[in-house]
Order: sequence, then C-alpha cells, then structure tokens
Amino acid sequence: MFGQRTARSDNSVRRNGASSEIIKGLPRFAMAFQPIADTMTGAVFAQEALARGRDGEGGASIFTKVPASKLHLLESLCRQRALEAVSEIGLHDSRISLNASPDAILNPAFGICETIRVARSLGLHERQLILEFTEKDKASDMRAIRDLIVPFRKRGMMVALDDFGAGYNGIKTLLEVRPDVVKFDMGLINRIDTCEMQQTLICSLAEACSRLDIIVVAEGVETLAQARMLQSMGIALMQGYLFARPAVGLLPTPAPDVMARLM
Ligand SMILES: [Ca+2]
Repeated sequence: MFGQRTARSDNSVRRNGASSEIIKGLPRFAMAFQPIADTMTGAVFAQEALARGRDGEGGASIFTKVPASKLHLLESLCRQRALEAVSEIGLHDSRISLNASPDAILNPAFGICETIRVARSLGLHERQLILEFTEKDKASDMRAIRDLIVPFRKRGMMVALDDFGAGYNGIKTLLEVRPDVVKFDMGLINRIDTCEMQQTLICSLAEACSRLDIIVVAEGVETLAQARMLQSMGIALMQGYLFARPAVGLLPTPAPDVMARLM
C-alpha cells in the first residue's frame, strides 16, 4: 500500500465514507482517491475522488443501480463526501479533482453551486478544486455550464476535460469549455511506447495544448515504458496503476520507486 496520509481516527474514517452510511434509495458507496503525479517534480498535482461500491466495484456500476431521478443527488453526495474526507485528512499543496456530469453541474440543488457551498463550509478554497467533466454519453449545453462556472474559475477553480478522445469529450467540447486541464483517455496512450500512430497523435495534441496553455494529464499509465515515452513528449502529469491504485479513506502518494526512476 502506497498510502501515506490517513484520516486521523476511526471515527473520522467512518464519517468520511470508508464505511459509508445508507442513504434512503441509494446504494452504499465510499470515496477513494487516486493521485495525479508530477513525474518531473515528484509532487502530487491533484487527488481524483472516485466513488467505490461496498465490494470495491467502480463508480460506474454504482450509478447503474440508481434511478435517473436520483443520479444528480448521488453525484452531489460523492463530491460532498470527497470534500469532507480531504478536509479531514488535509490536502496541503495538492488539489482535489471532482467528477461531474455536465447535466448535474447545472442542477440548482445538486450541482456545482452546492459543491462550492460545501467546500467553503469546510474551509476549502476554489483554487484547491478541479472540476472534471465526465460526459461520455451525450452532448450537453456547454455554453450554459461555462457561464455558470465563470465566478468559480475566477477564484481559481480549474476545469478539466476528462477522458479526452473518448465519447463526446473531443475537440469540439475542448473549444467550448476552454479547460485548464485535458486528461488524455487511456485508450489514446495504452500503446504509446510501441505504436507510432499514438506517438504522432499524442505528440501533436500535447504540443497544441501547450500552445493553448492547457495542462495535459495522461490517464491509465501502467508501465514505465509508457511513462518514459510520455515524458519524452513533454507530458509530466500522469495517473494510473503504475503510480497508485485508488484507495479508500486516504490520499495515496505515487509509488516512490517508480517516481525515483522517472525523475
Ligand atoms: Ca475522471
């Protein structure tokens, strides 16, 4: 286990979702965290909050068990639990990256405004937050979302376009959202060490992002060979099993032996 920081007591771990309470009509879930490592400096750029089911199943399977009328509530609760956990454990110089579907962001009761309210009530600042758009299934009203989040971005909240290259999260969404961060989907980089087509494509995309002042994160990095190839293209921020698996109730640090070999 790579985890370094844990919640301070059993009580706080329980309160923060390591063994989550039952909320009427919703499945049990807990919040896990997975670091985004800066492989040049050794710092943790951010911790992504990921929902996990009672038996450790991924967030997607939890959300399939919930009626459509409660999806936004569940998303909002996931963000709230994650914020409660990091405020207890302590983020230090890192950030927390929160997933959100675009439709949920606009929800007046369970959207981004509620998440910001919770964050502030816990003493967290917008500059400690990254909002990840997770849309894969359909296109949304990106203009309305962009307008809604303007004040939060002015106060330092970053916006990340998640799973770039998969589903609807493509270049059109990038142009509409103008994100601070783009997360390259693992399907774009899974053969980056051997596939010339991936190398050419990712190299060009990374250069374009650099010119646009957009930070690039490579998702799903699993081998040193992939990490080294990404570094050679100027991509320093990486997330994946090579560095740390998502862990419930603590903020994992990237594997020290891996980081030592990359820095
Ligand atoms: Ca994500």
